[in-house]
Amino acid sequence: MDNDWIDEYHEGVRYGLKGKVIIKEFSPYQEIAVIESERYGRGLLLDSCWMTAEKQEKHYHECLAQPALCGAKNLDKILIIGGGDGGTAKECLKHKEVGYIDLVEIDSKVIEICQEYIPTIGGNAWNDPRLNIAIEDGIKFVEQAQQDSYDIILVDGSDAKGPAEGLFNRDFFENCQRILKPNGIFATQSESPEAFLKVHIEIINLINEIFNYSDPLYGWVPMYPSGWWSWTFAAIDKPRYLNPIKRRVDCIEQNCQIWSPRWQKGAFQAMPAFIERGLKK
Ligand code: SPD
Repeated sequence: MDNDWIDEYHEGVRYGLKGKVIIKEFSPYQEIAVIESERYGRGLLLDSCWMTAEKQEKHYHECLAQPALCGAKNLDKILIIGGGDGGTAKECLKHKEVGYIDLVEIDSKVIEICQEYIPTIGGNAWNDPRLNIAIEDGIKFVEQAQQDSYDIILVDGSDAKGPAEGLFNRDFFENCQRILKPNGIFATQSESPEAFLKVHIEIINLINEIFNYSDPLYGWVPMYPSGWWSWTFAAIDKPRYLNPIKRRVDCIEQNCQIWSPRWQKGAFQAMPAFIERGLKK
């Protein structure tokens, strides 16, 4: 079968890969599709938006996870909201110090399809006894979790519409702050400063109001709208995400493709001027 173009359409621009659809299903929450692409290997789309691909996932998952994992005081209890492809869990589990991960994904079909059709994204995480999967609404989960429960909270949702819409509002971020340990780190994907400018600025401003310290980090996920992406980190006692702990860096650095302490330093500095001007002072 000849390959065709598979595109995400966003505000008058399309972002496409040449390939073919190998499975498309509807869950109660969304359309889930896996494609085989010429350039990036197998890729996942939710509601026709690019989520990840075999040869792109490191651009996203390392950037979301490693500044938090390398900076937090302890790595005993980690919470991942979303992340049903397993990539964020795999990234966390590179660290031997990690005690336990709660991965809270609303859509069991995403996990089933990723495990069957793109198992390399989650890799060994799927068999790691430290990974506990809960099929639940992440918003309710953080509402009900106890204060000071987690060393790290990583929010790995899709865009701010559909099932992930509630992962970008004040109530959700306040609950994350409440259940984070005082010496922990919170991080969320915070969209593109180009393709999702308004929501990007809203996320940074909100997190800044709720946590004592917060900073966005800028990088690239070439398959996403505009290719220019961001993740926002936050902490309560000090901006621990800025200072990777050497013994952790030594353990994982050779096993990362994008992230390094040097890359991270530049990425935290790389706020474009128009975003700096657009943020609340
Ligand atoms: N526009 C795409 C945003 C997707 C963010 N989450 C991706 C999930 C990868 N684990």
